[in-house]
Amino acid sequence: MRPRITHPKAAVTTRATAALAAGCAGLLLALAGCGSPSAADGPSSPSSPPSSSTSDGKNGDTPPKAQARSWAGTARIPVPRGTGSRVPYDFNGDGHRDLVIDDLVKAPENSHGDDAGIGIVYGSADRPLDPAARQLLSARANAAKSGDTLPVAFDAETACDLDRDGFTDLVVSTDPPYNGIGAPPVPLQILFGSPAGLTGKAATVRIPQQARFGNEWPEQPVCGDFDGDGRTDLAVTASAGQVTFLHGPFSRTGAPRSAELLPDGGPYLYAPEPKADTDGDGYDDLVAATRPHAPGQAAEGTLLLGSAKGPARPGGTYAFRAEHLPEAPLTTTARTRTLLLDHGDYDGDKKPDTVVRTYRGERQDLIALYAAGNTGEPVLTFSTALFLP
Ligand SMILES: [Ca+2]
Ligand SMILES: [Ca+2]
Ligand SMILES: [Ca+2]
Ligand SMILES: [Ca+2]
Repeated sequence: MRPRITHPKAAVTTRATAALAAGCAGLLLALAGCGSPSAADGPSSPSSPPSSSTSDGKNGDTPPKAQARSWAGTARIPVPRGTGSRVPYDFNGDGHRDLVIDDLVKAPENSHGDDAGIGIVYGSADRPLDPAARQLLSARANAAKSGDTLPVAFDAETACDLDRDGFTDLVVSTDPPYNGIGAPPVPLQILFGSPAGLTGKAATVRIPQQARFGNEWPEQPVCGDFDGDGRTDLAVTASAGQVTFLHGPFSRTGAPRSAELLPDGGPYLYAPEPKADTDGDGYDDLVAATRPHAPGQAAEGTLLLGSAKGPARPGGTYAFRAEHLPEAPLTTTARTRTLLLDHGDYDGDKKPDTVVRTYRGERQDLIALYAAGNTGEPVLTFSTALFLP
């Protein structure tokens, strides 16, 4: 397949605008005044079977099938400028939650498996997310160097406001060079939020020597106010099941206020779901596990309760519950997989919405946002192909 976005900019914009106007049902922007959402119950079945072929989007641009496609190449709008907020995952501080997409479809010419980067789609006052307000983050553009070397990997791990300026910061993991001798370098970096969103270069997380242990990579960063002082902290793994506890706030150079080593943990760390403070005592809690846990899937771990000393009080067994995930209406006859991207309030009604990514291989996907309590019909869908250069 050829790259899709070879059109001159104007043509693309026109096409996208036309699709926008014509394809309310297709775009599923139910909130944008395209008739009642329930009208979608009917037309979605016989007239536009989801299994029809889409691998070439060229056959006539019929509105219902233009959906995910039409976002690719959509003209970008500037990231809305904010002044700071306490909303989670609000990188530009405008009070609307933003979406992090760690896995993006790859361009056909990207055959050597280069990291496609991290996609950010910003929230908006008019709709839960606005795919036109987006940013592509990459190691080349945004990573800090390790010595002279720019990392290749750049993966989103978690996000929280680590320097307390009202703009959520993104914690990423990278692959700095390591010669295998002694403790490896810290692979975690912080990209700080700002009125213009996530911009500029990340800062490497500084972990003081006394808070490190063994020769494993410090990984699995989890945000939370584990010591209950109102400032967001980070917990990361150390070797032999220990936990490095980094007290917030962090400086712009990536240094925590202080750091220490906690003896009990595990090789995988997670925040409890859906509430980080499981017992409501004002201290966020942490889950340590011996095996990786995918969001939305069942898993067991050990609860480490927050306290003035951090996530150090044993809290017994903790179970993540499996969840039935809606599948984004990706039009393909092939087998697809669906991953939970996030639960969070994107439309401002204080209830957690659901965002999933349904994909086939590395070239085809659809992100779908479902409003709380309605996983039948997505409010918004788009393909991450819109991040392709
Ligand atoms: Ca925002
Ligand atoms: Ca911040
Ligand atoms: Ca704290
Ligand atoms: Ca607690």
